[in-house]
Formats: sequence, C-alpha cells, structure tokens
Amino acid sequence: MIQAGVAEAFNGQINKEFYSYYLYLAMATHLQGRGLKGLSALMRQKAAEEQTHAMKLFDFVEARGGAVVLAAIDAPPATWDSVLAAAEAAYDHECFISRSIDDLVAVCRAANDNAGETFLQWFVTEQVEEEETAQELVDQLRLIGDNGAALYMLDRDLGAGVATAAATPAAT
Ligand code: OFO
Repeated sequence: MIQAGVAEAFNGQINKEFYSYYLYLAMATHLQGRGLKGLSALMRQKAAEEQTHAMKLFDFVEARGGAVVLAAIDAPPATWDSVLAAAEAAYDHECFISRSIDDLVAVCRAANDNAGETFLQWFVTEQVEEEETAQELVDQLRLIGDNGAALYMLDRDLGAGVATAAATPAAT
C-alpha cells in the first residue's frame, strides 16, 4: 500500500507529465503552422511518449492501492518566436522534469518506499535520454541559424525518422 503523502507526490508528477503532453502538442501544431511537418511530427511523437509516462505513473499508484487524483492541466504557450526558441523551451522543460523526478525519488527515500524508488529508476534513466535528444535538436538549430535550406533538410530528415520509427515494430 502506497503512503498517502507518496501518492500525492506521484499525483503531482502525473500532472506534470500530462502538462508535458500538452506542451509538445502545442509545439506540434505551432510548427505545423510554420510549414515544418517533420518537426511537428517529432513533437507529436514526443507528446505521445509523455502520455505513456503519465499513464505509467497512474498505473503504479493504482496498483499500490493509492488514489489517483487528476488536477487541472495548465495551458502551455501557443507560440514561440522561432523554432530554436521552441526547442530551447523543450530542453528547459526536460531539465525541469528531471529535477522533479529527483524530488520524487527523495520523497520515496524519506518514506522508505523502496518500490517507489525502484520504479522511478526507469524515469531517471529516461530523462538522461530526453535531455540529450532535446539538447541535440537545440544544437542542430543553432548550427542552422537563418539557413532556410538547411532547416528544410532537417525538417525532412526528422519527418522521415518519425515515419520509420512508426513503421518499425517495437522490440519486445
Ligand atoms: Fe519528457 O519526460 Fe516525461 O518524464
């Protein structure tokens, strides 16, 4: 049985993951509106991942007899000044989520909740990858600068990558 205070902290993280879902969806539609279909598809893919993160936490709280309480999800921004600004916002958000996961691990440790702490290790590892991929996109966009042709090619390549990933069955 999960302790009430630990469940409350997990509920806070569930809300943040759903906010992440909203944030990436907002970026997806913003980028679609700028004609960047590949980047938009990448953000949609990330949004879908965030939904699975939220549901992993949701299922964990339920499995341990805790109460899942869904709070209101804040509205994300609707626009960004540039593609780079959106990518930087995504990177900053992932760093924020990493700190939040660390805080949640600390809550589990303080409550001597070994199941919670062990479960969260997946998220700790996932955040390393999430920060890295977000940083890579920022780096690529900084290199591209104002070069429209290079942005076109990056967008095309990212779109192809998302399509390939969608067509490839997940490893079991
Ligand atoms: Fe973007 O990461 Fe969830 O946790």
